[in-house]
Amino acid sequence: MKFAHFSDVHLGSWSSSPELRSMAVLAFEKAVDISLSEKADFIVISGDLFDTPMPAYDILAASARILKKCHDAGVRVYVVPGSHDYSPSDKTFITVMENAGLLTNVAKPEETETSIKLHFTEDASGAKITGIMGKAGALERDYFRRLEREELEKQQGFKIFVFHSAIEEFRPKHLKDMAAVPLGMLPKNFDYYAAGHVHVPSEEGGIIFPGVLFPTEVPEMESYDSAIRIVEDGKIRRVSVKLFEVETISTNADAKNPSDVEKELIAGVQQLELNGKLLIVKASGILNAGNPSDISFAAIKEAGIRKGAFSVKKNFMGISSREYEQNKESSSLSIEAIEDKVAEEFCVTKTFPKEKEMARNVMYSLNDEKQEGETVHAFEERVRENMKRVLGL
Ligand SMILES: [Mn+2]
Repeated sequence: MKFAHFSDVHLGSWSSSPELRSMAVLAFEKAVDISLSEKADFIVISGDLFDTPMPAYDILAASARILKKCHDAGVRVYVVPGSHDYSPSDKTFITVMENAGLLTNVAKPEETETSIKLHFTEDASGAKITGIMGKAGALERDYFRRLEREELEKQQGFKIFVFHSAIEEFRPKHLKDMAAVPLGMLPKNFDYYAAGHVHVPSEEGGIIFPGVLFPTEVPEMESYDSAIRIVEDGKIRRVSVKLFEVETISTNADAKNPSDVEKELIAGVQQLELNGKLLIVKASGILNAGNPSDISFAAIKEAGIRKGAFSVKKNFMGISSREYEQNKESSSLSIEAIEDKVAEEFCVTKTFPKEKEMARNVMYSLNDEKQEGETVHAFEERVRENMKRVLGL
């Protein structure tokens, strides 16, 4: 038995950066091509195949075309929805693909009043696969809490558990505040734990996080080194799917003016050979005057493109002005952390233990956009339906 495992593909990411948006699709195609040429029996994708539940048309067309390659080669594809492509109303493109026979969603928890029951999907190779989807704000933790483990653990054969959650004990240092599931909550006696959500690769404790297949933000891009896992007879092999090299240039902005920083970065870029590379320009420190936004990124970008870079991105997160310093406290929090803070502040969690989770779900459901081609009516219906589910109406 041989299978491929990867995660966090985020098809449709980089929506405002066309050259990188198509790269995410290319990374997926490369991962699939490698899996097919390795003659894998099946592919496991542990969540976030898509960046949103209903991606744009071109992403849908490309993903169907690529998944059909697997179908035509007789290679089965097993997925769980992740925090990005999960939808409370089940209106996710994962379901469309499953109905078309192009993949199987192995996360179909059976909910009773008190517990969650999972069922195995048996692959033609004999592997038995099951899992739990990810949800926004790590709300899937409730599933782990109520999971009926005994039957899963007793089941014989080669078993794969697929999930999309951070593990509390194995969180990378810079993500230590990320909501996570304690290791002890995973069902035991599985032969392979296919994990996603944490974009940094890790194999700690035998839990395999392959890492992001294509970086979704600039800081991730700085350490771009994506790979898939090929698993054969219990042996795990890493195969690179890196599409291009990344060059980073950085400068210290302390006590400088925005125009000085700009000139320094441009001069630095002119020393580089960037043929086909992605360039990241970085600056950190506290400006003497003006704001980080006074640094003309357009001019730096142009210099990078002239030296052959196919894309230029900036990371000015470490740069600030005196003015900006005062607001730093709130601006350095992630959207998720801010939402969590608000929910914490306004929910009487002791009286209604589920209130906070519900508040997170409400925020998540309302943070939806009308899709290309979707009518206003259909959009409103979708939001209304998601809200009804979240509120249990
Ligand atoms: Mn992800």
